[in-house]
Amino acid sequence: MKFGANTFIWAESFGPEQFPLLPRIKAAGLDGIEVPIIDPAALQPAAIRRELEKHGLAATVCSVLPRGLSLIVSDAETRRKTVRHLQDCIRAAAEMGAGLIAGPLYSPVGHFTGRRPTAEEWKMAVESWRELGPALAAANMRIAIEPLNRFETYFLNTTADAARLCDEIGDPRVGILFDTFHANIEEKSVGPAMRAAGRHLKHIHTCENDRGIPGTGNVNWPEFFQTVRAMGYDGWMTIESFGFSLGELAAAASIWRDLASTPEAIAFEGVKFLRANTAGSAGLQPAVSA
Ligand code: LER
Ligand code: MN
Repeated sequence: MKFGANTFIWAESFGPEQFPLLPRIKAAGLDGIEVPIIDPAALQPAAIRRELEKHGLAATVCSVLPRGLSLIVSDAETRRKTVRHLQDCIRAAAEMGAGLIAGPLYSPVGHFTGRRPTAEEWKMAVESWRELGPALAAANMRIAIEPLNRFETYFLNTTADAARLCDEIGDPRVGILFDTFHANIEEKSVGPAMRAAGRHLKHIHTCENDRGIPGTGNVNWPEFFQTVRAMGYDGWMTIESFGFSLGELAAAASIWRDLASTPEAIAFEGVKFLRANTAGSAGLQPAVSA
């Protein structure tokens, strides 16, 4: 298992200004960071890669579509622009040394049409990700598509639907991001929901029910860790929160207050909880602090 923290915890974007965080992240026992890519042209992938290598850290990427882009709108020019944008994200992530991009990569967070998803939208998502297959292969990149709760998207709310989407896309590089925060809202229970991802499970966001420190709230962690073990999941678990980054995504995710005393408490106390509970098969180890 590898443990990471999404740098959204500290800031809206990631660049040289945040580099002083890296030695502290390493010292706290994390294996890497999750870098947000929203505007690939603004990212400095080569500089980030060098800095990560210097500190012995790896990276995953979390990406959300900016307003105005979507893979599931009838306007073909918007879809083409979105495919080009995602190709740029894939190249930037590869240049940064990441092997995985995760996120709700179908439409922007907080975008609604006022009705249920249509068969046409579904088909557009499938076809777009098939079209992106060659770019993924060229960059040796994997994608983890994230179902979000109903207050952040209308298009994909459950793991079972995400698995159906991946089945139809049919590209082994395209799988699912399971986020315990969204699952806690949408699914009956965490275990069966994770199992519904099956072979498509490529990434996990470990978030408390309030997006605070993992282990301090009401996510069913015993069932979560038991399922991780039963499925033999051995990929990344990254901690995601937005409380201290007052950006567009924090607003789209409806974060209006601090969720812990410091950003470090979320990432550094959180990782102790995750490590303690993935190390052995004993009962739940408590969170380090509340
Ligand atoms: C948003 O709520 C979320 O969970 C992130 O992974 C970015 O979309
Ligand atoms: Mn997430």
